[in-house]
Amino acid sequence: KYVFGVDIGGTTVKIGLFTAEGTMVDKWEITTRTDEGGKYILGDIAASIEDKLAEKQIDKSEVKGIGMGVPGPVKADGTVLRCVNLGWGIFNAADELSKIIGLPVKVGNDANMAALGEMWQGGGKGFSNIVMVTLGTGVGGGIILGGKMLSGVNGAGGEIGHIQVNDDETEVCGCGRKGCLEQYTSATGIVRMANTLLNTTDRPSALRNVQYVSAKEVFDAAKQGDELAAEIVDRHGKCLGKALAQIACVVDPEVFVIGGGVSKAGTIITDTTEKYFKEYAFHACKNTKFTLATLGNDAGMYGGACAIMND
Ligand code: BMX
Ligand code: ZN
Repeated sequence: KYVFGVDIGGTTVKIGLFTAEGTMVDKWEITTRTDEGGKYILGDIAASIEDKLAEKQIDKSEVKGIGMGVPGPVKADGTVLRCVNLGWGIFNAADELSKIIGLPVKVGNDANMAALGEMWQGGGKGFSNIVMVTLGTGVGGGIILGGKMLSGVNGAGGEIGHIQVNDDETEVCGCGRKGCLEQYTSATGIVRMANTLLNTTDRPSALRNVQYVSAKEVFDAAKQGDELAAEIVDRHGKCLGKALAQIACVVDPEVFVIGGGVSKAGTIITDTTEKYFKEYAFHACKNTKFTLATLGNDAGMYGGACAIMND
């Protein structure tokens, strides 16, 4: 038996073919066509999967189904609510793709799926109670308790990036409000904080020699001992650590897995976050583990495959 894991992003769709044992045997990407309300996306995915089955001479009866992550909140039945980057309105994406391709389909939020993937084959392996945070352009989250994903009644379960940490100061978030965790801890949030500090002080910093500051440059400069950059990294860890301390009071997981592009900076992220987490956490859950995600950009595909495999 085989399963497909699909991760739909704003620019590309990543598709992986997995064995039932969880080995990825092939992966490839197609362009996400977001024009005309994103109406071609599911058809493109179906066609690409059909092509792959023909190429590998795999009969459809050997495929258990397709698990798919999408950027936005998703209800447990596969109804997508607001995938702004894809142009989609409200509809059941699982039923729709299933109808086109004639296979069972399971759909979830991209970061929820990444959490499942990391638990299955990555940084959360061996645990069944994990909270994952993806630090990318936005900040996503996934909560898995007793091996089960918490998607919530409205599909908003695990939307960690939209926890309110401050009600002013930031720009308007993608969700329409201000002061979300995403505004401080995403790659964009780090750049915004760094630029604000650079523009409002005349303190020296290596970042002043960079034309367009990126999150990577902030972390690299901090590692080199740049004080201003280190202050941003510290503030990043403080916001994240404090927010995760609130989450620990509610779900008390075994481990926090930190992923997304920003996490490529490495243990500097887990170290600062864990330091502040310990400072703010309730006494009974102060020692929750922190690990870095290990599947990188493949986590969503692994999660999709895992979701349909265990369905
Ligand atoms: C946003 C939010 C989350 C998503 C996260 C991923 C929308 C459309 N998206 O916070 O559902 O998981 O982005 O961010 O509301 P990325 O930059 O890692 O894709
Ligand atoms: Zn928000």
